[in-house]
Amino acid sequence: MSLRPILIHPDPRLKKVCDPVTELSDDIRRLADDMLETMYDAPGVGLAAPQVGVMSRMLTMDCVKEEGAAPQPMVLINPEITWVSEETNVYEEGCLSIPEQYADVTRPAEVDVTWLGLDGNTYAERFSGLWATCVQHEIDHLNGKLFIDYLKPLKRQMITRKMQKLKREQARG
Ligand code: K2U
Ligand code: ZN
Repeated sequence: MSLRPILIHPDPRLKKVCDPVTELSDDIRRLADDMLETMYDAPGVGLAAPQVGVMSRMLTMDCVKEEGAAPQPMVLINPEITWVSEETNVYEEGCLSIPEQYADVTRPAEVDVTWLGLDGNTYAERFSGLWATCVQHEIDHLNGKLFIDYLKPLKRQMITRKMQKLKREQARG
């Protein structure tokens, strides 16, 4: 297992539509392990492959928030949303690729998702609460969409300029 560097917005790789996973190779298994390790280390409750520079349709999640509760790591390969609820939720979202920036995003409160597991089986589950917000946030990443794309242009530009400044400072070291 190894930590992978997380790409910071703006980065063209974060705007690309990712490619489906076509085989459950050792590389894919190693990527899943590294994504979970990187996610927990961040810390975050979700992570998408393009955020670590791999343009494949895979995401990891663990939205268990209760202290002391058993972690519930999930790896979703080629996830698809098959149903969304009428009712919506507003959640103050963040993003590991847009550090220290938060904004309210409205999304369907519940979603049904199907995906391929690392074991080769196909799964279907209804997500609600933070899990629903997170899985939609991660699937957006697989389609090159960031939570700031839901904001008004001025707010989005302000955040992008802050990230450009952060990256300039990091480049100077
Ligand atoms: O994709 C990512 O950047 C990981 C996000 C996923 C996420 C964003 C907003 C709402 C739910 C999930 C990270 O988990 S950001 C850190 C975080 C931690 C707890 C709750 C919300 C966000
Ligand atoms: Zn994100």
